Amino acid sequence: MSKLEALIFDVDGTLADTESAHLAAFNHAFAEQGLDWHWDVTLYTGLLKISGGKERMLYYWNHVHPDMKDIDGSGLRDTIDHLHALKTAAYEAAVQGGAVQLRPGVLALIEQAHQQGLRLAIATTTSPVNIAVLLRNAIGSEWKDLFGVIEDASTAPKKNPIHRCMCKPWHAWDCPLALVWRWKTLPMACVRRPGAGLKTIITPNNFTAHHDFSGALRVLPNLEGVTVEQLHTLHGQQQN
Ligand code: XBP
Repeated sequence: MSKLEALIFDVDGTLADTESAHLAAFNHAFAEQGLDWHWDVTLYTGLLKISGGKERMLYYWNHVHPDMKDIDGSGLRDTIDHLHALKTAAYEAAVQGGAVQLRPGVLALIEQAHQQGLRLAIATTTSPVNIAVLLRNAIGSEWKDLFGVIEDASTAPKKNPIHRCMCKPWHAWDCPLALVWRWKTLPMACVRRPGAGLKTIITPNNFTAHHDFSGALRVLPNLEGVTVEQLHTLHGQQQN
């Protein structure tokens, strides 16, 4: 039986409930650009099936405003890049201002796992600056010292939701599988959705509660009170 040696953490929805702040930042960017686009929670929950803020805006543009070929003469790609820069700046300011906290139990588990010598990683499709502002605020400027590897929007060749990353064939090389290859071990993943090949702990939130979590090792309300010892025991069990 393989021994638990590493933990992979997803970010949005797992480390913190960030999507309301992301949603507000997208709408701020649309208004700043003078667009009459406004995403509500219902629409955004559906758009979350598209990983990556740029990809999400492109999907919305192509499916809701296909007749719009450009904005202010800027091409589609340039406009999406500009909108995403506005959005990321708004999101960073909001998190810097305390709009987002780590979910219950997350920091305690990370610190305990680090102290007990487990390798820790982050696998996400969000932008690096979003990870940095969240964890700098929550842990301090040395936050990166806790994580051996960070796979994010800047390193993932294709942004697939973490659940699809792990369901995809080995050659996909998306974030979590890249970690498995790099570490030559089979880590456990605390993520938004289960994925084949990794033992996963799911902590749903309002944006993901409707998802199919079959295949997960456990579905928990959050990580409060979850210990490394419990994860060692769970790791020895089969997926549901
Ligand atoms: C991350 C995402 C991101 C955020 C928005 O999910 O889906 O797209 O919603 O961030 P996960 P960006 O952490 O589960 O991979 O605008 O920087 O993409």
